[in-house]
Amino acid sequence: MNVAEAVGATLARCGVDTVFGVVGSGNFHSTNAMVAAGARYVAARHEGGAATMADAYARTSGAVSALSLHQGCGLTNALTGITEAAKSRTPLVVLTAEATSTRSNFAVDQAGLAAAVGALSMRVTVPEDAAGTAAAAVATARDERRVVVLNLPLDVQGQEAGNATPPPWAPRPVPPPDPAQVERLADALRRARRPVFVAGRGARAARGELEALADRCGALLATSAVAKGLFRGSPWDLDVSGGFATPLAAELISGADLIVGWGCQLNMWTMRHGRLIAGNAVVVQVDLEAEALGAQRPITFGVCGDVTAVAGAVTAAWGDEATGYRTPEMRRAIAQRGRWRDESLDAEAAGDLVDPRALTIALDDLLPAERLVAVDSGNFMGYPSMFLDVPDEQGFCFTQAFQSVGLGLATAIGAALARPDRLPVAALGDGGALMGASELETVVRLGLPMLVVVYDDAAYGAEVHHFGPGGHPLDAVRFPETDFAAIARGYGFGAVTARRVDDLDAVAAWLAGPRSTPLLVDAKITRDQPSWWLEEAFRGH
Ligand SMILES: Cc1ncc(C[n+]2csc(CCOP(=O)(O)OP(=O)(O)O)c2C)c(N)n1
Repeated sequence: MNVAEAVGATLARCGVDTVFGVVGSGNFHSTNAMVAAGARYVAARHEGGAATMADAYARTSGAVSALSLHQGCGLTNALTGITEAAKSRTPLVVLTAEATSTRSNFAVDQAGLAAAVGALSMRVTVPEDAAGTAAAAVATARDERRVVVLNLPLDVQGQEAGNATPPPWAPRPVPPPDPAQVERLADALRRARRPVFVAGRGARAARGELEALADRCGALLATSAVAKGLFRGSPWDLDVSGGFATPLAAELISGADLIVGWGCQLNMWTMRHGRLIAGNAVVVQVDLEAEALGAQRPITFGVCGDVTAVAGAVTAAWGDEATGYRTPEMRRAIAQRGRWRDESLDAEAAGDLVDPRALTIALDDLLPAERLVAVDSGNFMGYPSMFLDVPDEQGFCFTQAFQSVGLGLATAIGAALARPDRLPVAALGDGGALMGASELETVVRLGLPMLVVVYDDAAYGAEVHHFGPGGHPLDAVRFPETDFAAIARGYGFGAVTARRVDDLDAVAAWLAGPRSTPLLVDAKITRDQPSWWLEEAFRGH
Protein backbone atom coordinates (compact mmCIF):
# COMPACT_ATOMS: atom_id res chain seq x y z
CA MET A 1 0.00 0.00 0.00
CA ASN A 2 1.45 3.39 -0.92
CA VAL A 3 1.27 6.56 1.16
CA ALA A 4 -1.75 8.09 -0.65
CA GLU A 5 -3.69 4.87 -0.16
CA ALA A 6 -2.61 4.45 3.45
CA VAL A 7 -3.63 8.00 4.36
CA GLY A 8 -7.03 7.75 2.65
CA ALA A 9 -7.76 4.35 4.19
CA THR A 10 -6.68 5.51 7.63
CA LEU A 11 -8.94 8.56 7.60
CA ALA A 12 -11.93 6.35 6.82
CA ARG A 13 -10.92 3.76 9.41
CA CYS A 14 -10.65 6.50 12.02
CA GLY A 15 -14.34 7.24 11.55
CA VAL A 16 -14.47 9.87 8.80
CA ASP A 17 -17.55 8.65 6.94
CA THR A 18 -17.94 11.49 4.43
CA VAL A 19 -15.39 13.43 2.40
CA PHE A 20 -16.21 16.46 0.25
CA GLY A 21 -13.94 17.83 -2.41
CA VAL A 22 -12.86 18.56 -5.95
CA VAL A 23 -10.55 15.88 -7.29
CA GLY A 24 -7.45 16.60 -9.34
CA SER A 25 -4.33 14.57 -10.05
CA GLY A 26 -2.84 15.25 -6.61
CA ASN A 27 -5.75 13.94 -4.51
CA PHE A 28 -7.15 11.33 -6.92
CA HIS A 29 -5.63 8.26 -5.26
CA SER A 30 -6.07 9.35 -1.64
CA THR A 31 -9.74 10.17 -2.25
CA ASN A 32 -10.37 6.85 -3.96
CA ALA A 33 -8.64 5.12 -1.05
CA MET A 34 -11.10 6.74 1.34
CA VAL A 35 -13.99 5.47 -0.77
CA ALA A 36 -12.46 1.99 -0.99
CA ALA A 37 -12.25 1.98 2.81
CA GLY A 38 -15.95 2.80 3.12
CA ALA A 39 -16.25 6.60 3.12
CA ARG A 40 -18.79 8.45 0.98
CA TYR A 41 -17.29 10.96 -1.47
CA VAL A 42 -19.31 14.06 -2.34
CA ALA A 43 -18.04 15.96 -5.38
CA ALA A 44 -18.61 19.71 -5.17
CA ARG A 45 -18.21 22.04 -8.15
CA HIS A 46 -15.92 24.51 -6.41
CA GLU A 47 -13.54 23.94 -3.50
CA GLY A 48 -15.18 26.84 -1.68
CA GLY A 49 -18.45 24.94 -1.78
CA ALA A 50 -16.77 21.68 -0.76
CA ALA A 51 -15.15 23.28 2.30
CA THR A 52 -18.43 24.70 3.55
CA MET A 53 -20.28 21.45 2.87
CA ALA A 54 -17.70 19.60 4.98
CA ASP A 55 -18.04 22.23 7.72
CA ALA A 56 -21.85 22.07 7.75
CA TYR A 57 -21.81 18.28 7.65
CA ALA A 58 -19.54 18.12 10.71
CA ARG A 59 -21.61 20.70 12.61
CA THR A 60 -24.86 18.88 11.94
CA SER A 61 -23.67 15.29 12.35
CA GLY A 62 -21.32 15.98 15.25
CA ALA A 63 -18.67 13.85 13.53
CA VAL A 64 -15.27 14.75 12.09
CA SER A 65 -15.58 15.33 8.35
CA ALA A 66 -12.98 15.63 5.61
CA LEU A 67 -12.23 17.84 2.64
CA SER A 68 -10.08 16.57 -0.23
CA LEU A 69 -8.13 19.09 -2.31
CA HIS A 70 -5.72 19.36 -5.20
CA GLN A 71 -2.39 20.99 -4.36
CA GLY A 72 -2.02 24.78 -4.39
CA CYS A 73 -5.01 26.24 -6.19
CA GLY A 74 -7.35 23.61 -4.74
CA LEU A 75 -6.36 24.76 -1.27
CA THR A 76 -6.50 28.48 -2.05
CA ASN A 77 -9.98 28.09 -3.56
CA ALA A 78 -11.13 26.49 -0.31
CA LEU A 79 -9.67 29.07 2.07
CA THR A 80 -12.80 31.07 2.86
CA GLY A 81 -14.70 27.95 3.87
CA ILE A 82 -11.69 26.66 5.82
CA THR A 83 -11.49 29.98 7.65
CA GLU A 84 -15.16 29.81 8.58
CA ALA A 85 -14.66 26.27 9.90
CA ALA A 86 -11.52 27.23 11.84
CA LYS A 87 -13.23 30.21 13.48
CA SER A 88 -16.15 27.96 14.39
CA ARG A 89 -13.92 25.23 15.85
CA THR A 90 -15.36 22.65 13.48
CA PRO A 91 -13.56 19.28 13.64
CA LEU A 92 -12.39 18.97 10.03
CA VAL A 93 -9.47 17.26 8.31
CA VAL A 94 -8.38 18.96 5.09
CA LEU A 95 -6.52 16.37 3.07
CA THR A 96 -4.53 18.27 0.50
CA ALA A 97 -1.85 17.31 -1.95
CA GLU A 98 1.27 19.49 -1.79
CA ALA A 99 3.72 20.44 -4.54
CA THR A 100 7.27 19.77 -3.48
CA SER A 101 9.21 21.44 -6.28
CA THR A 102 9.39 25.23 -6.08
CA ARG A 103 9.29 25.17 -9.91
CA SER A 104 5.78 23.74 -9.83
CA ASN A 105 2.97 26.10 -10.83
CA PHE A 106 1.08 24.74 -7.84
CA ALA A 107 3.75 25.61 -5.27
CA VAL A 108 2.60 27.84 -2.42
CA ASP A 109 3.37 27.91 1.29
CA GLN A 110 0.52 25.61 2.35
CA ALA A 111 1.54 25.48 6.00
CA GLY A 112 1.66 29.28 5.98
CA LEU A 113 -1.80 29.46 4.43
CA ALA A 114 -3.20 27.13 7.09
CA ALA A 115 -1.63 29.12 9.90
CA ALA A 116 -2.89 32.38 8.44
CA VAL A 117 -6.52 31.30 8.72
CA GLY A 118 -6.33 29.62 12.12
CA ALA A 119 -5.95 25.99 11.05
CA LEU A 120 -3.34 23.53 12.29
CA SER A 121 -0.94 22.04 9.79
CA MET A 122 0.48 18.52 9.57
CA ARG A 123 2.55 16.87 6.86
CA VAL A 124 3.25 13.27 5.93
CA THR A 125 7.03 13.16 5.51
CA VAL A 126 8.02 9.64 6.55
CA PRO A 127 6.21 6.96 4.48
CA GLU A 128 6.13 4.46 7.33
CA ASP A 129 4.41 7.04 9.55
CA ALA A 130 1.69 7.87 7.00
CA ALA A 131 -1.10 6.02 8.80
CA GLY A 132 -0.01 7.33 12.19
CA THR A 133 0.07 10.91 10.93
CA ALA A 134 -3.39 10.58 9.35
CA ALA A 135 -4.76 9.09 12.55
CA ALA A 136 -3.21 11.92 14.55
CA ALA A 137 -4.88 14.45 12.25
CA VAL A 138 -8.32 12.96 12.95
CA ALA A 139 -7.66 12.71 16.70
CA THR A 140 -6.49 16.32 16.86
CA ALA A 141 -9.47 17.59 14.87
CA ARG A 142 -11.82 15.69 17.17
CA ASP A 143 -10.15 16.29 20.56
CA GLU A 144 -9.25 19.93 20.02
CA ARG A 145 -12.17 20.83 17.74
CA ARG A 146 -9.77 22.21 15.16
CA VAL A 147 -9.35 22.29 11.42
CA VAL A 148 -6.26 20.26 10.57
CA VAL A 149 -4.67 20.71 7.15
CA LEU A 150 -2.96 17.41 6.36
CA ASN A 151 -0.41 18.00 3.62
CA LEU A 152 0.42 15.07 1.40
CA PRO A 153 3.55 15.93 -0.63
CA LEU A 154 3.45 14.65 -4.19
CA ASP A 155 6.87 13.01 -3.97
CA VAL A 156 5.88 10.99 -0.89
CA GLN A 157 2.47 9.84 -2.10
CA GLY A 158 3.69 6.94 -4.23
CA GLN A 159 6.18 5.53 -1.72
CA GLU A 160 5.58 2.30 0.16
CA ALA A 161 3.82 3.00 3.46
CA GLY A 162 4.14 -0.38 5.08
CA ASN A 163 1.59 -1.20 7.76
CA ALA A 164 -1.47 1.09 7.39
CA THR A 165 -3.17 0.08 10.62
CA PRO A 166 -3.85 3.25 12.60
CA PRO A 167 -3.01 3.29 16.29
CA PRO A 168 -6.11 2.94 18.51
CA TRP A 169 -7.78 6.20 19.45
CA ALA A 170 -9.39 6.97 22.77
CA PRO A 171 -11.07 10.31 23.48
CA ARG A 172 -8.91 12.64 25.50
CA PRO A 173 -10.45 12.87 28.98
CA VAL A 174 -11.75 16.29 30.00
CA PRO A 175 -10.75 17.24 33.54
CA PRO A 176 -13.74 17.57 35.91
CA PRO A 177 -14.70 21.12 36.92
CA ASP A 178 -13.14 22.64 40.02
CA PRO A 179 -15.63 22.11 42.94
CA ALA A 180 -14.94 25.63 44.26
CA GLN A 181 -15.92 27.16 40.89
CA VAL A 182 -19.02 24.97 40.76
CA GLU A 183 -20.01 26.13 44.24
CA ARG A 184 -19.46 29.76 43.26
CA LEU A 185 -21.83 29.35 40.32
CA ALA A 186 -24.40 27.53 42.50
CA ASP A 187 -24.18 30.36 45.01
CA ALA A 188 -24.70 33.04 42.33
CA LEU A 189 -27.70 31.11 41.00
CA ARG A 190 -29.18 30.81 44.51
CA ARG A 191 -28.97 34.59 44.94
CA ALA A 192 -30.42 35.38 41.52
CA ARG A 193 -34.06 36.44 41.17
CA ARG A 194 -34.09 36.74 37.38
CA PRO A 195 -31.52 34.32 35.93
CA VAL A 196 -31.14 33.79 32.19
CA PHE A 197 -29.09 31.04 30.54
CA VAL A 198 -27.61 31.77 27.13
CA ALA A 199 -26.41 28.57 25.46
CA GLY A 200 -23.87 28.69 22.64
CA ARG A 201 -22.01 26.34 20.35
CA GLY A 202 -20.39 24.57 23.30
CA ALA A 203 -23.79 23.72 24.79
CA ARG A 204 -25.42 22.18 21.74
CA ALA A 205 -25.20 18.69 23.27
CA ALA A 206 -26.28 19.75 26.76
CA ARG A 207 -29.99 20.54 26.51
CA GLY A 208 -31.07 17.97 29.11
CA GLU A 209 -28.58 19.07 31.78
CA LEU A 210 -29.19 22.78 31.22
CA GLU A 211 -32.96 22.40 31.33
CA ALA A 212 -32.73 20.33 34.52
CA LEU A 213 -30.70 23.05 36.21
CA ALA A 214 -32.85 25.86 34.81
CA ASP A 215 -35.94 24.08 36.18
CA ARG A 216 -34.38 24.13 39.65
CA CYS A 217 -33.24 27.73 39.69
CA GLY A 218 -36.05 29.28 37.61
CA ALA A 219 -33.89 30.47 34.69
CA LEU A 220 -35.22 31.55 31.31
CA LEU A 221 -33.52 29.95 28.31
CA ALA A 222 -31.93 31.60 25.30
CA THR A 223 -29.25 30.72 22.76
CA SER A 224 -26.73 32.37 20.50
CA ALA A 225 -27.54 32.14 16.77
CA VAL A 226 -25.39 29.02 16.26
CA ALA A 227 -27.43 27.12 18.85
CA LYS A 228 -30.84 28.35 17.66
CA GLY A 229 -33.52 25.74 18.34
CA LEU A 230 -31.76 24.11 21.31
CA PHE A 231 -34.62 24.72 23.77
CA ARG A 232 -37.47 24.42 21.28
CA GLY A 233 -40.65 23.21 22.99
CA SER A 234 -39.76 24.57 26.43
CA PRO A 235 -42.30 27.12 27.71
CA TRP A 236 -39.32 29.15 28.95
CA ASP A 237 -37.54 29.35 25.59
CA LEU A 238 -36.73 32.93 24.52
CA ASP A 239 -35.10 31.70 21.27
CA VAL A 240 -32.06 33.65 20.03
CA SER A 241 -30.39 36.38 22.08
CA GLY A 242 -28.78 39.26 20.17
CA GLY A 243 -29.61 41.00 16.91
CA PHE A 244 -32.25 38.40 16.04
CA ALA A 245 -33.91 38.53 19.51
CA THR A 246 -37.62 39.29 19.69
CA PRO A 247 -38.58 42.49 21.51
CA LEU A 248 -39.80 40.36 24.44
CA ALA A 249 -36.58 38.32 24.60
CA ALA A 250 -34.46 41.50 24.47
CA GLU A 251 -36.52 43.03 27.27
CA LEU A 252 -36.28 39.94 29.50
CA ILE A 253 -32.57 39.32 28.92
CA SER A 254 -31.75 42.94 29.69
CA GLY A 255 -33.88 42.60 32.84
CA ALA A 256 -31.84 39.63 34.11
CA ASP A 257 -29.83 39.96 37.32
CA LEU A 258 -27.69 36.95 36.35
CA ILE A 259 -26.66 35.85 32.88
CA VAL A 260 -24.81 32.58 32.43
CA GLY A 261 -23.17 31.98 29.06
CA TRP A 262 -22.93 28.21 28.65
CA GLY A 263 -20.36 27.33 25.98
CA CYS A 264 -21.10 30.84 24.72
CA GLN A 265 -18.76 33.81 24.71
CA LEU A 266 -21.55 36.42 25.01
CA ASN A 267 -19.98 38.36 22.15
CA MET A 268 -21.14 41.61 20.55
CA TRP A 269 -23.69 39.84 18.36
CA THR A 270 -25.23 37.74 21.11
CA MET A 271 -25.35 40.61 23.63
CA ARG A 272 -25.98 43.54 21.22
CA HIS A 273 -22.63 45.08 22.14
CA GLY A 274 -23.42 44.62 25.82
CA ARG A 275 -26.76 46.44 25.67
CA LEU A 276 -28.62 43.25 26.61
CA ILE A 277 -26.75 43.12 29.92
CA ALA A 278 -28.04 45.26 32.80
CA GLY A 279 -25.39 47.37 34.54
CA ASN A 280 -25.71 45.48 37.83
CA ALA A 281 -26.13 42.00 36.35
CA VAL A 282 -23.75 39.23 37.39
CA VAL A 283 -22.21 37.70 34.25
CA VAL A 284 -20.81 34.18 34.34
CA GLN A 285 -19.24 32.17 31.56
CA VAL A 286 -18.85 28.39 31.51
CA ASP A 287 -16.39 27.13 28.92
CA LEU A 288 -14.19 24.16 28.27
CA GLU A 289 -11.26 26.42 27.53
CA ALA A 290 -9.75 28.79 30.07
CA GLU A 291 -8.67 31.22 27.30
CA ALA A 292 -12.29 31.67 26.23
CA LEU A 293 -13.33 32.99 29.65
CA GLY A 294 -13.71 36.76 29.43
CA ALA A 295 -12.20 36.82 25.92
CA GLN A 296 -15.11 38.71 24.35
CA ARG A 297 -16.35 40.82 27.23
CA PRO A 298 -15.78 41.50 30.94
CA ILE A 299 -17.35 38.80 33.11
CA THR A 300 -17.93 38.58 36.87
CA PHE A 301 -16.30 35.16 36.95
CA GLY A 302 -15.74 32.11 34.78
CA VAL A 303 -16.07 28.38 35.31
CA CYS A 304 -13.71 26.18 33.33
CA GLY A 305 -15.23 22.87 32.36
CA ASP A 306 -17.48 20.86 30.12
CA VAL A 307 -20.97 22.40 30.01
CA THR A 308 -22.72 19.09 30.68
CA ALA A 309 -20.48 18.30 33.64
CA VAL A 310 -20.75 21.77 35.19
CA ALA A 311 -24.54 21.92 34.83
CA GLY A 312 -24.83 18.42 36.28
CA ALA A 313 -22.58 19.28 39.23
CA VAL A 314 -24.54 22.46 40.06
CA THR A 315 -27.84 20.58 39.82
CA ALA A 316 -26.50 17.88 42.16
CA ALA A 317 -25.60 20.56 44.70
CA TRP A 318 -29.01 22.27 44.44
CA GLY A 319 -31.67 22.19 47.19
CA ASP A 320 -35.32 23.22 46.81
CA GLU A 321 -36.67 24.52 43.52
CA ALA A 322 -36.67 28.31 43.22
CA THR A 323 -39.19 30.37 41.25
CA GLY A 324 -36.55 32.68 39.85
CA TYR A 325 -37.73 34.35 36.64
CA ARG A 326 -40.53 31.82 36.06
CA THR A 327 -43.92 33.18 37.08
CA PRO A 328 -47.29 32.28 35.54
CA GLU A 329 -47.40 35.77 33.94
CA MET A 330 -43.99 35.20 32.43
CA ARG A 331 -45.12 31.90 30.96
CA ARG A 332 -48.14 33.60 29.41
CA ALA A 333 -46.03 36.45 28.00
CA ILE A 334 -43.63 34.01 26.33
CA ALA A 335 -46.55 31.99 24.94
CA GLN A 336 -48.08 35.16 23.48
CA ARG A 337 -44.99 37.07 22.31
CA GLY A 338 -42.21 34.52 22.17
CA ARG A 339 -41.90 34.45 18.38
CA TRP A 340 -41.17 37.19 15.87
CA ARG A 341 -44.38 36.47 14.02
CA ASP A 342 -46.33 37.40 17.17
CA GLU A 343 -45.28 41.02 16.57
CA SER A 344 -47.60 43.12 14.44
CA LEU A 345 -46.37 43.56 10.90
CA ASP A 346 -46.96 46.52 8.59
CA ALA A 347 -46.34 44.61 5.41
CA GLU A 348 -45.26 46.89 2.60
CA ALA A 349 -46.45 45.67 -0.77
CA ALA A 350 -44.83 47.74 -3.48
CA GLY A 351 -46.23 47.09 -6.97
CA ASP A 352 -45.01 43.70 -8.09
CA LEU A 353 -42.65 43.16 -5.16
CA VAL A 354 -43.41 41.05 -2.09
CA ASP A 355 -42.66 41.95 1.52
CA PRO A 356 -39.93 39.50 2.64
CA ARG A 357 -41.41 39.15 6.12
CA ALA A 358 -44.89 38.27 4.85
CA LEU A 359 -43.30 35.87 2.35
CA THR A 360 -41.25 34.14 5.06
CA ILE A 361 -44.20 33.83 7.45
CA ALA A 362 -46.22 32.23 4.65
CA LEU A 363 -43.35 29.81 3.99
CA ASP A 364 -43.17 29.00 7.69
CA ASP A 365 -46.83 27.98 7.54
CA LEU A 366 -46.29 25.81 4.48
CA LEU A 367 -43.11 23.93 5.35
CA PRO A 368 -43.13 20.73 7.41
CA ALA A 369 -41.85 21.09 10.98
CA GLU A 370 -39.00 18.66 10.28
CA ARG A 371 -36.89 21.13 8.38
CA LEU A 372 -33.29 22.27 8.28
CA VAL A 373 -32.62 25.95 7.57
CA ALA A 374 -29.32 27.37 6.27
CA VAL A 375 -28.88 31.10 5.67
CA ASP A 376 -26.36 33.09 3.70
CA SER A 377 -25.10 36.55 4.73
CA GLY A 378 -26.62 39.90 3.78
CA ASN A 379 -29.39 42.31 4.63
CA PHE A 380 -32.02 39.61 4.01
CA MET A 381 -30.60 37.12 6.51
CA GLY A 382 -32.80 38.20 9.40
CA TYR A 383 -35.98 37.17 7.60
CA PRO A 384 -35.36 33.41 7.49
CA SER A 385 -33.48 33.45 10.79
CA MET A 386 -36.34 35.11 12.62
CA PHE A 387 -39.50 33.92 10.85
CA LEU A 388 -38.70 30.30 10.03
CA ASP A 389 -39.18 28.11 13.06
CA VAL A 390 -36.79 25.17 13.47
CA PRO A 391 -37.39 21.90 15.35
CA ASP A 392 -34.14 21.86 17.32
CA GLU A 393 -30.49 22.96 17.12
CA GLN A 394 -29.85 20.59 14.22
CA GLY A 395 -32.56 22.40 12.31
CA PHE A 396 -30.44 25.51 11.86
CA CYS A 397 -26.96 25.72 10.37
CA PHE A 398 -25.35 29.14 10.67
CA THR A 399 -21.95 29.48 8.99
CA GLN A 400 -21.40 33.12 9.87
CA ALA A 401 -18.27 33.24 12.02
CA PHE A 402 -16.33 34.81 9.10
CA GLN A 403 -19.40 36.72 7.91
CA SER A 404 -18.76 35.71 4.35
CA VAL A 405 -21.37 36.08 1.64
CA GLY A 406 -21.76 33.02 -0.59
CA LEU A 407 -21.66 30.09 1.84
CA GLY A 408 -25.40 29.55 2.27
CA LEU A 409 -26.14 27.03 -0.47
CA ALA A 410 -23.14 24.83 0.35
CA THR A 411 -24.10 25.00 4.03
CA ALA A 412 -27.54 23.66 3.18
CA ILE A 413 -26.04 20.82 1.12
CA GLY A 414 -23.60 19.68 3.84
CA ALA A 415 -26.25 19.86 6.56
CA ALA A 416 -28.83 18.10 4.37
CA LEU A 417 -26.49 15.15 3.89
CA ALA A 418 -26.14 14.85 7.66
CA ARG A 419 -29.92 14.94 8.23
CA PRO A 420 -31.54 13.36 5.17
CA ASP A 421 -34.77 12.97 7.15
CA ARG A 422 -35.37 16.73 7.09
CA LEU A 423 -36.48 19.17 4.42
CA PRO A 424 -33.44 21.35 3.64
CA VAL A 425 -34.11 25.07 3.06
CA ALA A 426 -31.37 27.35 1.71
CA ALA A 427 -32.15 31.05 2.20
CA LEU A 428 -29.95 33.26 0.04
CA GLY A 429 -29.62 36.85 -1.11
CA ASP A 430 -29.19 37.45 -4.81
CA GLY A 431 -25.50 38.27 -4.28
CA GLY A 432 -24.82 35.13 -2.27
CA ALA A 433 -26.87 33.01 -4.66
CA LEU A 434 -24.71 34.03 -7.60
CA MET A 435 -21.48 33.55 -5.63
CA GLY A 436 -22.40 29.98 -4.77
CA ALA A 437 -24.40 29.13 -7.90
CA SER A 438 -22.09 26.39 -9.14
CA GLU A 439 -23.38 24.15 -6.34
CA LEU A 440 -26.91 24.25 -7.76
CA GLU A 441 -25.65 21.44 -9.98
CA THR A 442 -24.55 19.53 -6.87
CA VAL A 443 -28.04 19.82 -5.36
CA VAL A 444 -29.60 18.35 -8.50
CA ARG A 445 -26.94 15.65 -8.97
CA LEU A 446 -27.27 14.48 -5.36
CA GLY A 447 -31.06 14.38 -5.68
CA LEU A 448 -31.55 16.57 -2.61
CA PRO A 449 -35.21 17.55 -2.11
CA MET A 450 -34.12 21.11 -1.29
CA LEU A 451 -36.04 24.36 -1.28
CA VAL A 452 -33.84 27.31 -2.25
CA VAL A 453 -35.29 30.75 -1.56
CA VAL A 454 -33.55 33.74 -3.14
CA TYR A 455 -34.47 37.06 -1.54
CA ASP A 456 -33.77 39.13 -4.64
CA ASP A 457 -33.45 42.90 -4.17
CA ALA A 458 -31.21 43.30 -7.24
CA ALA A 459 -28.46 44.73 -5.05
CA TYR A 460 -25.96 44.17 -2.31
CA GLY A 461 -28.72 45.35 -0.01
CA ALA A 462 -26.48 45.46 3.05
CA GLU A 463 -24.30 48.07 1.35
CA VAL A 464 -27.26 49.96 -0.12
CA HIS A 465 -28.78 50.40 3.33
CA HIS A 466 -25.42 51.07 4.97
CA PHE A 467 -24.34 53.83 2.61
CA GLY A 468 -27.58 55.01 1.01
CA PRO A 469 -28.66 57.22 3.90
CA GLY A 470 -25.32 59.07 3.63
CA GLY A 471 -26.12 60.06 0.04
CA HIS A 472 -23.22 58.09 -1.45
CA PRO A 473 -23.35 56.82 -5.04
CA LEU A 474 -24.67 53.24 -5.04
CA ASP A 475 -23.92 52.16 -8.61
CA ALA A 476 -21.23 49.75 -7.41
CA VAL A 477 -23.72 47.78 -5.32
CA ARG A 478 -26.82 47.76 -7.54
CA PHE A 479 -27.39 45.26 -10.35
CA PRO A 480 -29.85 44.62 -13.16
CA GLU A 481 -32.65 42.15 -12.47
CA THR A 482 -31.51 38.52 -12.58
CA ASP A 483 -33.87 35.73 -13.62
CA PHE A 484 -32.96 33.20 -10.92
CA ALA A 485 -35.87 30.97 -11.89
CA ALA A 486 -34.41 30.56 -15.39
CA ILE A 487 -30.93 29.93 -13.99
CA ALA A 488 -32.31 27.28 -11.65
CA ARG A 489 -34.27 25.56 -14.41
CA GLY A 490 -31.06 25.42 -16.42
CA TYR A 491 -29.49 23.39 -13.63
CA GLY A 492 -32.48 21.06 -13.44
CA PHE A 493 -34.47 22.66 -10.63
CA GLY A 494 -38.17 23.39 -10.66
CA ALA A 495 -38.61 27.11 -10.14
CA VAL A 496 -41.16 29.82 -9.44
CA THR A 497 -40.90 33.60 -9.44
CA ALA A 498 -42.71 35.04 -6.42
CA ARG A 499 -44.00 38.60 -6.56
CA ARG A 500 -46.93 37.98 -4.21
CA VAL A 501 -47.46 35.67 -1.26
CA ASP A 502 -50.00 33.74 -3.36
CA ASP A 503 -47.21 32.72 -5.71
CA LEU A 504 -46.11 30.32 -2.98
CA ASP A 505 -48.94 28.01 -4.08
CA ALA A 506 -46.25 26.47 -6.25
CA VAL A 507 -44.33 25.59 -3.09
CA ALA A 508 -47.42 23.94 -1.61
CA ALA A 509 -47.83 21.89 -4.79
CA TRP A 510 -44.16 20.87 -4.71
CA LEU A 511 -44.40 19.89 -1.05
CA ALA A 512 -47.43 17.74 -1.80
CA GLY A 513 -45.63 15.93 -4.61
CA PRO A 514 -42.66 13.54 -4.74
CA ARG A 515 -40.09 16.41 -4.63
CA SER A 516 -38.10 14.55 -7.24
CA THR A 517 -36.37 17.76 -8.27
CA PRO A 518 -35.38 20.60 -5.95
CA LEU A 519 -37.36 23.85 -6.10
CA LEU A 520 -36.07 27.43 -6.24
CA VAL A 521 -38.24 30.39 -5.27
CA ASP A 522 -37.03 33.57 -6.94
CA ALA A 523 -38.61 36.07 -4.55
CA LYS A 524 -38.63 39.61 -5.91
CA ILE A 525 -38.71 41.47 -2.60
CA THR A 526 -39.41 45.03 -1.51
CA ARG A 527 -36.18 46.87 -1.10
CA ASP A 528 -36.76 50.30 0.38
CA GLN A 529 -36.29 49.44 4.05
CA PRO A 530 -33.23 47.95 5.71
CA SER A 531 -34.02 44.94 7.86
CA TRP A 532 -34.22 45.97 11.51
CA TRP A 533 -31.32 43.83 12.64
CA LEU A 534 -28.92 45.43 10.14
CA GLU A 535 -28.35 48.57 12.16
CA GLU A 536 -26.98 46.31 14.90
CA ALA A 537 -24.71 44.55 12.46
CA PHE A 538 -23.14 47.80 11.28
CA ARG A 539 -22.09 48.65 14.81
CA GLY A 540 -19.67 45.75 14.46
CA HIS A 541 -17.82 47.27 11.49
C1 LIG B 1 -17.13 37.25 0.60
C2 LIG B 1 -17.74 38.54 0.98
N1 LIG B 1 -17.64 39.60 0.14
C3 LIG B 1 -18.19 40.79 0.48
C4 LIG B 1 -18.84 40.94 1.67
C5 LIG B 1 -19.47 42.27 2.03
N2 LIG B 1 -20.94 42.12 1.97
C6 LIG B 1 -21.69 41.96 3.08
S1 LIG B 1 -23.30 41.79 2.78
C7 LIG B 1 -23.06 41.95 1.12
C8 LIG B 1 -24.22 41.95 0.16
C9 LIG B 1 -24.83 40.63 -0.07
O1 LIG B 1 -25.81 40.77 -1.06
P1 LIG B 1 -27.01 39.76 -1.18
O2 LIG B 1 -26.52 38.39 -1.09
O3 LIG B 1 -27.78 40.12 -2.38
O4 LIG B 1 -27.87 40.05 0.13
P2 LIG B 1 -28.60 41.43 0.54
O5 LIG B 1 -27.64 42.19 1.38
O6 LIG B 1 -28.97 42.15 -0.73
O7 LIG B 1 -29.80 41.00 1.30
C10 LIG B 1 -21.71 42.12 0.81
C11 LIG B 1 -21.17 42.29 -0.54
C12 LIG B 1 -18.88 39.82 2.54
N3 LIG B 1 -19.47 39.86 3.73
N4 LIG B 1 -18.37 38.64 2.14
